[in-house]
Amino acid sequence: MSIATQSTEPGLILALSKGRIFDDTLPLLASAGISVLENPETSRKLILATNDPGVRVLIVRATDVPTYVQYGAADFGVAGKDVLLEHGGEGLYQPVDLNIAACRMSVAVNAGFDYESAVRQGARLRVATKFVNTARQHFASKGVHVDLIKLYGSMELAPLVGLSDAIVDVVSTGNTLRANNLVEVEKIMEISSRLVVNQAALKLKRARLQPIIEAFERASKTQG
Ligand code: PRT
Ligand code: MG
Repeated sequence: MSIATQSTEPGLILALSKGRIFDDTLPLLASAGISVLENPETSRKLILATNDPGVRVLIVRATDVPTYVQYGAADFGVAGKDVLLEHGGEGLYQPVDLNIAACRMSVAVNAGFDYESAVRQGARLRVATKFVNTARQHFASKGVHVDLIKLYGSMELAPLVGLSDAIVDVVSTGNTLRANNLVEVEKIMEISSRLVVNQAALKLKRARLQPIIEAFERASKTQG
């Protein structure tokens, strides 16, 4: 790429979180000819180089990915539907469901708690969750009155110590619920991760972004 081309086509910045999203995005990047040169689990760097000098990867918290992309600090990113629903999606274009990091958003309670009866009897439930918007909407649509308690992690603990009657959390294997004697009583929605693109970047950097979006789209059809 010539210097002249580079100056009119500044590099791309991709925001990813460590762990399952980073791991599941690597094959999608490979399909676009991009490989990340450092491992975020062992490197302390927060900006990682790739084999393409025009593409760099930011390592941020999963819940912060939409924020970096919304404000244009990253041009694109990968975030779970759970995270996007809480963020609201403002300023984000969401072209592709990547079918990665699949899980479900569910309601869970202590094994001894009769959730169905409590709901039928119109009890007011205390629900602990990181996903307050999704939880509020879910219980409102069922006409169930809830007091929501916002937590930032380890939701499984809340019913065990009497902080709440129920939790709303993401579940994949169900092993964490089982290990804590909790039971999944309601599935709210299926969750997977999406590609999110800054709306201005999509216009200004379309020539660089479009082939990557298309490669991700093709590769994601074979995931899952
Ligand atoms: O961990 P951190 O607090 O930094 O943030 P995070 O938990 O939001 O990030 P991360 O990387 O763990 O998850 C990123 C995205 O992966 C989430 O936004 C989801 O869309 C998706 N995902 C898929 C999951 C899971 N599967 C999952 N199992 N996110 C979290 N979990 C947790 C869950 O909260 C529970 O504590 O794993 C535990 C349950 O797992 P099982 O297999 O025991 O059911
Ligand atoms: Mg986590």
